[in-house]
Amino acid sequence: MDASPEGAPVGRRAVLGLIGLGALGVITGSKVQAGLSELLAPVQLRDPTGFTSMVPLGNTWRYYSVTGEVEPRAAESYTLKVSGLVDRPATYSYADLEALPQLSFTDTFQCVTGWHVPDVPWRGLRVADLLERAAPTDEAVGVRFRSFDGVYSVNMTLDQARADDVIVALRMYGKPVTHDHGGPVRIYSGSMYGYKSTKWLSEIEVTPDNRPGYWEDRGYPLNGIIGE
Ligand SMILES: Nc1nc2c(c(=O)[nH]1)N[C@H]1C(S)=C(S)[C@@H](COP(=O)(O)O)O[C@H]1N2
Ligand SMILES: [Mo]
Repeated sequence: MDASPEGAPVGRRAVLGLIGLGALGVITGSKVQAGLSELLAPVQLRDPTGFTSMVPLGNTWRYYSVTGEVEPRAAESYTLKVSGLVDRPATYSYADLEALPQLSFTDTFQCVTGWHVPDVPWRGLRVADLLERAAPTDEAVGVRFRSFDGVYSVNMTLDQARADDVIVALRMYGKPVTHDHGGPVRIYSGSMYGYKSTKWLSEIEVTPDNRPGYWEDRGYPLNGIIGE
Protein backbone atom coordinates (compact mmCIF):
# COMPACT_ATOMS: atom_id res chain seq x y z
CA MET A 1 0.00 0.00 0.00
CA ASP A 2 1.41 3.36 -0.77
CA ALA A 3 1.88 5.78 2.04
CA SER A 4 -0.15 8.82 1.14
CA PRO A 5 -1.25 9.54 4.70
CA GLU A 6 1.26 11.21 6.93
CA GLY A 7 2.27 10.14 10.35
CA ALA A 8 1.15 7.21 12.38
CA PRO A 9 -1.50 6.86 15.03
CA VAL A 10 0.13 7.34 18.40
CA GLY A 11 -2.11 5.40 20.66
CA ARG A 12 -3.64 7.08 23.64
CA ARG A 13 -2.44 10.53 22.92
CA ALA A 14 -4.10 10.57 19.53
CA VAL A 15 -7.52 12.12 19.63
CA LEU A 16 -8.93 9.95 16.92
CA GLY A 17 -10.87 7.96 19.43
CA LEU A 18 -12.30 11.16 20.82
CA ILE A 19 -13.43 12.74 17.62
CA GLY A 20 -14.21 9.62 15.65
CA LEU A 21 -13.77 8.80 12.02
CA GLY A 22 -16.61 11.05 10.93
CA ALA A 23 -14.89 14.14 12.21
CA LEU A 24 -11.64 12.93 10.73
CA GLY A 25 -13.32 12.98 7.35
CA VAL A 26 -14.12 16.63 7.90
CA ILE A 27 -10.60 17.38 9.03
CA THR A 28 -8.87 15.78 6.10
CA GLY A 29 -11.20 17.82 3.95
CA SER A 30 -13.55 17.07 1.13
CA LYS A 31 -11.62 18.94 -1.50
CA VAL A 32 -8.33 17.48 -0.34
CA GLN A 33 -7.47 13.89 -1.16
CA ALA A 34 -9.60 12.34 1.55
CA GLY A 35 -9.31 8.89 0.04
CA LEU A 36 -10.37 5.79 1.89
CA SER A 37 -6.77 4.83 2.53
CA GLU A 38 -6.25 8.11 4.29
CA LEU A 39 -9.20 7.48 6.55
CA LEU A 40 -8.09 3.98 7.36
CA ALA A 41 -4.53 4.95 8.23
CA PRO A 42 -5.16 8.29 9.84
CA VAL A 43 -2.74 11.09 10.25
CA GLN A 44 -1.52 11.80 13.69
CA LEU A 45 -3.68 14.53 15.08
CA ARG A 46 -3.26 15.65 18.64
CA ASP A 47 -5.42 17.90 20.66
CA PRO A 48 -3.57 18.86 23.81
CA THR A 49 -6.39 20.93 25.20
CA GLY A 50 -9.12 18.42 24.53
CA PHE A 51 -11.66 20.23 22.43
CA THR A 52 -9.98 22.76 20.20
CA SER A 53 -10.01 20.37 17.28
CA MET A 54 -13.79 20.39 17.41
CA VAL A 55 -13.99 24.06 16.53
CA PRO A 56 -12.17 25.65 13.59
CA LEU A 57 -11.24 22.77 11.37
CA GLY A 58 -9.79 24.99 8.69
CA ASN A 59 -6.39 26.50 9.28
CA THR A 60 -5.10 24.55 12.24
CA TRP A 61 -1.92 22.65 12.88
CA ARG A 62 -1.61 18.92 12.61
CA TYR A 63 1.21 17.56 14.71
CA TYR A 64 2.94 14.97 12.63
CA SER A 65 5.30 12.24 13.63
CA VAL A 66 5.96 9.24 11.43
CA THR A 67 7.40 7.45 14.47
CA GLY A 68 4.70 8.11 17.03
CA GLU A 69 5.95 9.50 20.30
CA VAL A 70 9.41 11.04 20.23
CA GLU A 71 11.51 11.24 23.37
CA PRO A 72 11.64 14.94 24.31
CA ARG A 73 15.05 16.56 24.33
CA ALA A 74 15.91 19.53 26.52
CA ALA A 75 17.61 22.54 25.01
CA GLU A 76 20.43 22.11 27.55
CA SER A 77 21.41 18.69 26.24
CA TYR A 78 20.59 19.35 22.60
CA THR A 79 23.26 19.10 19.90
CA LEU A 80 23.21 19.60 16.15
CA LYS A 81 25.87 17.98 13.99
CA VAL A 82 26.99 19.44 10.68
CA SER A 83 28.77 16.64 8.90
CA GLY A 84 29.53 14.93 5.61
CA LEU A 85 31.35 16.53 2.69
CA VAL A 86 32.61 19.60 4.54
CA ASP A 87 36.04 20.89 5.47
CA ARG A 88 34.93 21.92 8.95
CA PRO A 89 32.46 19.50 10.55
CA ALA A 90 31.00 20.86 13.76
CA THR A 91 28.68 20.10 16.63
CA TYR A 92 26.58 22.96 17.95
CA SER A 93 24.89 23.20 21.31
CA TYR A 94 21.60 25.05 21.61
CA ALA A 95 23.49 28.00 23.10
CA ASP A 96 25.92 27.94 20.17
CA LEU A 97 23.00 28.15 17.76
CA GLU A 98 21.38 30.96 19.73
CA ALA A 99 24.62 32.94 19.61
CA LEU A 100 24.68 33.00 15.80
CA PRO A 101 22.88 35.76 13.84
CA GLN A 102 19.13 35.11 13.77
CA LEU A 103 16.45 36.21 11.41
CA SER A 104 12.70 36.44 11.88
CA PHE A 105 9.93 36.26 9.33
CA THR A 106 6.29 35.33 9.03
CA ASP A 107 5.10 32.80 6.50
CA THR A 108 2.30 30.41 5.58
CA PHE A 109 2.97 26.82 6.57
CA GLN A 110 1.78 24.56 3.79
CA CYS A 111 1.47 20.76 3.99
CA VAL A 112 1.41 18.95 0.66
CA THR A 113 -1.85 17.22 1.66
CA GLY A 114 -3.70 20.54 1.58
CA TRP A 115 -3.86 22.04 5.06
CA HIS A 116 -2.07 25.25 5.77
CA VAL A 117 -1.56 27.70 8.60
CA PRO A 118 -1.17 31.36 7.66
CA ASP A 119 1.00 33.97 9.36
CA VAL A 120 3.36 31.80 11.36
CA PRO A 121 6.19 33.83 12.93
CA TRP A 122 9.53 32.02 12.80
CA ARG A 123 12.96 32.83 14.18
CA GLY A 124 16.20 31.03 13.64
CA LEU A 125 19.40 30.96 11.68
CA ARG A 126 19.94 30.38 8.02
CA VAL A 127 21.05 26.91 7.02
CA ALA A 128 23.18 28.81 4.50
CA ASP A 129 25.18 30.31 7.36
CA LEU A 130 25.86 26.92 8.92
CA LEU A 131 26.88 25.58 5.52
CA GLU A 132 29.21 28.46 4.96
CA ARG A 133 30.86 27.86 8.31
CA ALA A 134 31.23 24.16 7.44
CA ALA A 135 32.66 24.82 3.98
CA PRO A 136 31.20 22.13 1.68
CA THR A 137 33.77 20.40 -0.52
CA ASP A 138 33.73 20.42 -4.32
CA GLU A 139 31.95 17.04 -4.33
CA ALA A 140 29.00 18.36 -2.32
CA VAL A 141 25.64 18.16 -4.13
CA GLY A 142 22.91 17.72 -1.54
CA VAL A 143 22.05 18.29 2.08
CA ARG A 144 20.34 15.71 4.27
CA PHE A 145 18.43 16.82 7.34
CA ARG A 146 18.08 14.06 9.93
CA SER A 147 15.85 13.83 12.97
CA PHE A 148 16.60 12.45 16.42
CA ASP A 149 13.36 10.49 16.07
CA GLY A 150 15.76 8.06 14.36
CA VAL A 151 13.75 7.71 11.16
CA TYR A 152 12.83 10.95 9.46
CA SER A 153 15.10 12.60 6.95
CA VAL A 154 14.79 14.94 4.03
CA ASN A 155 17.15 15.94 1.26
CA MET A 156 17.58 19.14 -0.69
CA THR A 157 20.10 20.29 -3.20
CA LEU A 158 22.83 22.45 -1.76
CA ASP A 159 21.35 25.44 -3.59
CA GLN A 160 17.86 24.84 -2.20
CA ALA A 161 19.24 24.50 1.31
CA ARG A 162 21.00 27.85 0.94
CA ALA A 163 17.78 29.75 0.26
CA ASP A 164 17.21 32.70 2.57
CA ASP A 165 14.03 31.21 4.00
CA VAL A 166 15.46 27.80 4.88
CA ILE A 167 16.25 28.09 8.56
CA VAL A 168 17.20 26.12 11.62
CA ALA A 169 14.25 27.31 13.67
CA LEU A 170 14.64 27.92 17.38
CA ARG A 171 11.49 29.96 17.89
CA MET A 172 7.94 29.91 16.61
CA TYR A 173 5.22 32.36 17.63
CA GLY A 174 7.80 34.23 19.70
CA LYS A 175 8.53 31.23 21.91
CA PRO A 176 10.91 28.27 21.81
CA VAL A 177 9.71 25.64 19.32
CA THR A 178 7.57 23.22 21.33
CA HIS A 179 8.26 19.51 21.43
CA ASP A 180 5.16 18.71 19.38
CA HIS A 181 6.31 21.11 16.68
CA GLY A 182 9.73 19.43 16.57
CA GLY A 183 11.60 21.40 19.22
CA PRO A 184 13.92 22.32 20.62
CA VAL A 185 15.23 22.72 17.07
CA ARG A 186 13.55 22.01 13.74
CA ILE A 187 13.99 23.03 10.14
CA TYR A 188 11.60 25.47 8.53
CA SER A 189 11.87 25.43 4.74
CA GLY A 190 9.97 28.51 3.68
CA SER A 191 9.09 28.08 0.03
CA MET A 192 8.71 24.31 0.31
CA TYR A 193 5.97 21.97 1.47
CA GLY A 194 5.91 21.03 5.13
CA TYR A 195 7.55 17.63 4.67
CA LYS A 196 10.79 19.46 3.83
CA SER A 197 10.83 20.89 7.36
CA THR A 198 12.47 18.18 9.48
CA LYS A 199 11.29 18.20 13.10
CA TRP A 200 13.54 17.24 16.04
CA LEU A 201 16.57 18.10 13.95
CA SER A 202 19.77 16.25 14.86
CA GLU A 203 22.07 16.46 11.89
CA ILE A 204 22.73 18.36 8.70
CA GLU A 205 24.81 16.14 6.47
CA VAL A 206 26.32 17.39 3.23
CA THR A 207 26.04 14.60 0.69
CA PRO A 208 27.50 13.70 -2.72
CA ASP A 209 24.01 13.21 -4.14
CA ASN A 210 20.42 14.31 -3.60
CA ARG A 211 18.85 11.03 -2.61
CA PRO A 212 15.24 10.79 -1.47
CA GLY A 213 14.34 11.09 2.20
CA TYR A 214 11.45 9.61 4.17
CA TRP A 215 8.48 11.02 2.25
CA GLU A 216 10.34 11.29 -1.05
CA ASP A 217 10.89 7.53 -0.82
CA ARG A 218 7.12 7.23 -0.46
CA GLY A 219 6.14 9.29 -3.44
CA TYR A 220 6.40 12.95 -2.55
CA PRO A 221 8.41 15.07 -4.97
CA LEU A 222 12.13 15.39 -4.31
CA ASN A 223 11.77 19.02 -5.33
CA GLY A 224 9.29 20.15 -2.70
CA ILE A 225 9.03 23.77 -3.77
CA ILE A 226 5.43 24.94 -3.48
CA GLY A 227 3.87 25.42 -6.88
CA GLU A 228 6.59 23.70 -8.90
N1 LIG B 1 10.74 14.24 12.25
C1 LIG B 1 9.65 14.55 11.52
N2 LIG B 1 9.61 15.72 10.86
C2 LIG B 1 8.53 16.04 10.11
C3 LIG B 1 7.43 15.15 9.97
C4 LIG B 1 7.48 13.94 10.71
O1 LIG B 1 6.55 13.12 10.68
N3 LIG B 1 8.61 13.66 11.47
N4 LIG B 1 6.35 15.49 9.17
C5 LIG B 1 6.58 16.53 8.16
C6 LIG B 1 5.35 17.03 7.57
S1 LIG B 1 4.66 16.12 6.31
C7 LIG B 1 4.79 18.22 7.93
S2 LIG B 1 3.46 18.86 7.13
C8 LIG B 1 5.35 18.98 9.05
C9 LIG B 1 4.30 19.19 10.14
O2 LIG B 1 4.80 20.03 11.14
P1 LIG B 1 4.03 20.12 12.52
O3 LIG B 1 3.98 18.73 13.10
O4 LIG B 1 4.80 21.10 13.34
O5 LIG B 1 2.64 20.58 12.18
O6 LIG B 1 6.48 18.36 9.66
C10 LIG B 1 7.34 17.70 8.75
N5 LIG B 1 8.51 17.24 9.47
MO1 LIG C 1 3.04 17.44 5.34
